[in-house]
Amino acid sequence: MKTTAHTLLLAAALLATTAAQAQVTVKDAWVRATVPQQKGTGAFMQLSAAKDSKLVAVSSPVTPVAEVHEMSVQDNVMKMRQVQAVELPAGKTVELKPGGYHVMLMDLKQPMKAGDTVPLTLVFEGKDGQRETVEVKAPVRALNATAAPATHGGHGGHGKH
Ligand SMILES: [Cu+2]
Repeated sequence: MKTTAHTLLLAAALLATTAAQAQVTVKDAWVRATVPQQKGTGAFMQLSAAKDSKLVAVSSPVTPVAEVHEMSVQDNVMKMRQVQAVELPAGKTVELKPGGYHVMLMDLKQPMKAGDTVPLTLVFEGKDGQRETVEVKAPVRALNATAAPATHGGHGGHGKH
């Protein structure tokens, strides 16, 4: 009897989770590994929303400061700035990737090592103001040998504030 009730509760919890995640789907989340002394890095992923919404906040236990950033090249200079939100038009996949939007993890408590997993909590807001929270576990991947220098330099600058 007890087992059955427990199983049903678990099933209900799983269903609730599925329903809650239906609005925005997070795919291929990953975090760039850091080198010693590096205090900041980026997290990347693919987001697709069933209805118009936006990514408004991120948090992670590995850092007290997680922000949504946009990187762009202006006059051959790589610039990063914090953005209030990333728009997610319905049915489109928006990619957070090196050189574009990314989640900035700053003031890291410890180095991000390849193979580790970083929990990320993403907060999305729909047109109606309804907020939805999605939890993902992002694997840490080693620095990409070709893309590393520029991106790493840009990110490293954050830690020196
Ligand atoms: Cu950044």
